[in-house]
Amino acid sequence: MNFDASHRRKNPLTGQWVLVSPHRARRPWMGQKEKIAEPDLPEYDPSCYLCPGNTRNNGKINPLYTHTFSFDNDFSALLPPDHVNGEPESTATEPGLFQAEAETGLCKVVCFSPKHNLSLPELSVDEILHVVNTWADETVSLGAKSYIQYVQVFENKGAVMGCSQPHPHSQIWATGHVPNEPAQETEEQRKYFSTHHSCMLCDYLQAENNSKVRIVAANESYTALVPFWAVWPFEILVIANRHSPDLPTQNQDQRRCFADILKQVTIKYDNLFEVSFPYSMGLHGAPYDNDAHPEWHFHAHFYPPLLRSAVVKKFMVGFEMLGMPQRDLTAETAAERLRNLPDIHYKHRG
Ligand code: H2U
Ligand code: ZN
Repeated sequence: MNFDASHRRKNPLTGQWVLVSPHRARRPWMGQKEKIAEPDLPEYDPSCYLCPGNTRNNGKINPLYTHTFSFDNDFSALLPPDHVNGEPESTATEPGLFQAEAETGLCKVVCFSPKHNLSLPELSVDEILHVVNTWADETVSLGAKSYIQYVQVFENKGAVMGCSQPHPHSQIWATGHVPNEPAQETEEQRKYFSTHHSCMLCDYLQAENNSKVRIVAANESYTALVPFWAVWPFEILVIANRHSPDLPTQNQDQRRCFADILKQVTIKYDNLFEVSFPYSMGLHGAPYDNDAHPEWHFHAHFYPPLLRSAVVKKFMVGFEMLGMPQRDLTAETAAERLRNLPDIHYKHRG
């Protein structure tokens, strides 16, 4: 198979294909960095609704928190069952054409740190470990609720991703049904497990460790790589080295390694264009639907939109909206670029 010519690659986690056109990316990399002026944020912003001691939009006052701060989203997209009255009325006459069902759930906001100006790459591993432990604790308590089947932890970073304000924070949406992406990943991992009698991501990680071409960073318990089937230019998949279904089952040593790999990945991202790198990232683990999930392997996805500089982003339009995703830069080239970036944040270099 000639990877220099146009070809398609399959994402085994979703069953979806991506079109790769490496011949279009052959023009040499000029390495230009269109610098954008980033505002110098203060450590505390009196007008920020996430800073300690400040008043939120609905009048509630934030505690003087010292590590992380987790609260129920004041504008929650999902409501618990006591707020949802019965099933939505169906107007269907033909079965399947007007399907709707009630959806209950809970939404949380998790602030990473009291400091308004420090995002993940600038927090210490210890500080990120507090974030990881908060995610794990919230996942356990939300996942234990009878009306919750999935807990989605995610961070939307940067104005280009629609993040409404800069104080570093993540969100957790817990839902009564398993959402599309993890539902598809459950199905594909289950099929692979029953066909091969082994775990998809255990096998995949082993193959990636043999070739090494797509590995970006690693530690004792986690590996970060640009997946073979990456859609976004600098997409990264973080995989637990040992088979386990979710974040809560990771012990403190493994969680510290997870914090460390998050720091390594986000430092490389910021160093790529020397800008606070925007992305959507999220954790994927087994559903809390009372089924056994031996097929599920804990991982995290980073989907960053930037392509060529701090200002040139990839648009998923045209053929990609109507047909399928497409990329020019190969996963191997993207991984090499990220791997070769310094491990020290550009703001902290002498
Ligand atoms: P972003 O991560 O997209 O910036 O969203 C921040 C969340 O914070 C958003 O879901 C919530 C919004 O509903 N929020 C509050 O819960 N309270 C507030 O006072 C403002 C914003
Ligand atoms: Zn703030």
